[in-house]
Amino acid sequence: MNIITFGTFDMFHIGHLNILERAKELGGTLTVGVSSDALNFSKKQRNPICDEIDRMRIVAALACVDHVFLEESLELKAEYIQKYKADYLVMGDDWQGRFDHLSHLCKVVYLPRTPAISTTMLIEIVKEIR
Ligand code: C2G
Repeated sequence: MNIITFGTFDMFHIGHLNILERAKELGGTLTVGVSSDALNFSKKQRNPICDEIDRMRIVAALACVDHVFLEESLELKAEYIQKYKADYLVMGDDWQGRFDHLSHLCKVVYLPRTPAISTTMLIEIVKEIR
């Protein structure tokens, strides 16, 4: 079985590890689309703290991850699902409902986010202690 998930994974933290491990626990090969720096800039008007090469290397080094690729556009999910022959698309429940239109291609699963941790929160904490 093939599982696909997507994310920025900037300043990699325990919430990121939890969702990747839980995705892998569905059973099968886990492929991760890591959002490109350009995609992030277009969404958030700022570059990630860690660049796309480093973010891909960190995710690829995890025991639960089998394959990593660069996600160049949010609109290409259907193409990526087909290319990697995904049976499951897994996303955190902050994306609840947003990918239901892909459910004719694969099962779409939203897993609960890990509470009380986010990249934005980490950036704010680091800013405060500087
Ligand atoms: N996540 C989580 N718990 C947290 C923080 C993040 O479960 N406390 C999950 C998110 O729900 C997401 C994944 O970790 O499924 C990656 O999160 P982000 O790096 O914030 O990625 P995001 O910007 O949501 O992805 O196509 C989607 C894009 O790649 C953007």
